[in-house]
Amino acid sequence: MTKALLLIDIQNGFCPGGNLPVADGDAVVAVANRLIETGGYDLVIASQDWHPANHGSFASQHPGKKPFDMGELSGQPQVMWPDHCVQGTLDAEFHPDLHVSRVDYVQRKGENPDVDSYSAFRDNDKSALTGLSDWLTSKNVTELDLMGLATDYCVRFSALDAIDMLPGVKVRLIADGCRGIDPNGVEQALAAMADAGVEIIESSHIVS
Ligand code: VGL
Ligand code: ZN
Repeated sequence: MTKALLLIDIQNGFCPGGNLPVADGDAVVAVANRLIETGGYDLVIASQDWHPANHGSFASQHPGKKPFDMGELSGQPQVMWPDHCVQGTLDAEFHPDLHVSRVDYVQRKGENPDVDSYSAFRDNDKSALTGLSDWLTSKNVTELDLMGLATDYCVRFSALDAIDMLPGVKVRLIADGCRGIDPNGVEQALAAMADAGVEIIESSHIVS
């Protein structure tokens, strides 16, 4: 049995003060650190949203669009985001309090300007893989717990892909380790993940 913890996008950009702040986003850092230190995981993975400055998910790349408008990218409806998590900027760095020295593997994503990649496993058009599923398989991971930012986007897409792409692996979402962008989206995300077979738990179930 190999247990892995997947920390989704715990970056400055998604925390208060960042370019795409999630309300109370920095509250997940303490949960992550507690799990890293005392959760009994064999492996810790962190995903990192890592966009070029001209990324197609940015409203700034679409004349006439404002942040949070709807647009299109890679043939799919796409939320037009504020510029965020640009490669090499402070906004893209992990939250400074996150225990990154304990992270075994960092999975960057969102580098192709022509498609978004909410999931840590593959682009939104489901074509290019990031490599994370192969890495987890090569480590014989049998249980994957995930948490982070944002519940209704990258956490949701990552959890659903974990179910699809890692058959036989038990996938759990640590709900108190997540914060979301839109309250309705969070409700829908939790329902979609539960429907797909993700077990929804609290970190108190693992550590005290
Ligand atoms: C995310 C929107 C755009 C996320 C990333 O981490 O949930 N959301 N890029
Ligand atoms: Zn992004």
